[in-house]
Amino acid sequence: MKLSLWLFVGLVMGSSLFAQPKGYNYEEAKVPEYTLPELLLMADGTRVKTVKQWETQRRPEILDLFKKEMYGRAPGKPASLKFSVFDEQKVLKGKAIRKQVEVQFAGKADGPRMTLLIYLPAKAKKPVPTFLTLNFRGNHTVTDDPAIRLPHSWVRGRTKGEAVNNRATENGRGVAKSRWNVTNILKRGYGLATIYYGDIDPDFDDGWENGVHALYPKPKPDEWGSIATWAWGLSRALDYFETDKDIDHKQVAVMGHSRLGKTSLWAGAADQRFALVISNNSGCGGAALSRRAFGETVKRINTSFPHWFNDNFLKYNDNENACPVDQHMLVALAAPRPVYIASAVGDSWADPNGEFLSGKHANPVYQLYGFKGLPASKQPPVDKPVMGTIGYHVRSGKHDVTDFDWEQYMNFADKHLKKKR
Ligand code: GTR
Repeated sequence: MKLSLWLFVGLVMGSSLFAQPKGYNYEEAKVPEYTLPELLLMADGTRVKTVKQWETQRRPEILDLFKKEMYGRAPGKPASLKFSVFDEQKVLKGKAIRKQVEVQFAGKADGPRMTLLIYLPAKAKKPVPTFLTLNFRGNHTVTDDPAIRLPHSWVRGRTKGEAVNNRATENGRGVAKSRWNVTNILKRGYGLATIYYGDIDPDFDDGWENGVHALYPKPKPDEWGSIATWAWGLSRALDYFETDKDIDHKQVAVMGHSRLGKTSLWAGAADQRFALVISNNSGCGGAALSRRAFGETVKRINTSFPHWFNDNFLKYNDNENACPVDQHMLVALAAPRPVYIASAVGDSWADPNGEFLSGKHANPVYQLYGFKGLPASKQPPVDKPVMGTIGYHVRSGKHDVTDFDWEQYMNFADKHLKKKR
């Protein structure tokens, strides 16, 4: 490409294209040689030939390895879990129903709790398929709606005045709305439900004192880190959906961006009630293959974010090949449910090709079920989505969630979810 064109691309995309931390590999030619752990080779040395063997032996083995070595084991549904619907009304000129639900993990309003914000199309005649997502900065940042409750928990302020002493303020209202085209989602017949991730577990290394961890003993080396904890919160939202007749709880797509994309992949693996799984720019510890060490590495992620994974995962710093799993196996844990993986060209830190390859290498499991999986042998051109039972695109632009991304997720959901309605 000519230099002038690069300059143009750089200007259009802002600094993000080039603002990748130094000292990491961003060149395909320098990816180390690696062999992926075999998806269909069982611990006893036999090969998976049938769906039954996958479901009863190999899948549980892989799931357990991910729990033990990486994300950590999480507790089940708490017996005292309580839901309190404190808001339910028509909004957006009568086009939507907005609900806000407090999910009390210990059944108490003064204990650890999260707030679910839900928008549903008002004209729906049946329970609606719904996208469930975590958000980074508070439910009130998702739209300008003044009735959305501010988070009660720790927040990281980014824009001036958005947080004071780590408490959300009115200045944050609507600041993330470009990532959530609520009107369009409703128009397409879907609901959108979102939770502020910090309600479940604040995103800093706090010695496991805050969020839901306050209710449990300090995690052991094979127990839940923050990603597994956020995923646990998503499962508690599903528990609520099972009680809400306006939501089709069997048609819930779990979607997340970046660290929350890692979380949606893990949520889909750990809880098979999720009907569809979407990873937006999830990168290292998400869809990207760890063994490629392209952009962010295991050592770097464990150093910058020691609370995201369990302590056993530290063993794989600079030692990815020793890990009995890699991320294609995480994608395969979603099978036979549909999974969509999205990358962005300007997001080399997340290794777009590594994200593609984990989808491709999950194919053997989809094939066991008679599905095509990801119908592309190499990364498709920019802005040209491919959709089998696994979908993939690499879009132009930076690390972000855009209308283009949502457009593909809804097309993909139309293909896989709506037809069942
Ligand atoms: C980065 C991290 C990525 C990604 C991202 C995010 O700092 O290195 O793995 O998770 O944060 O979640 O915004």
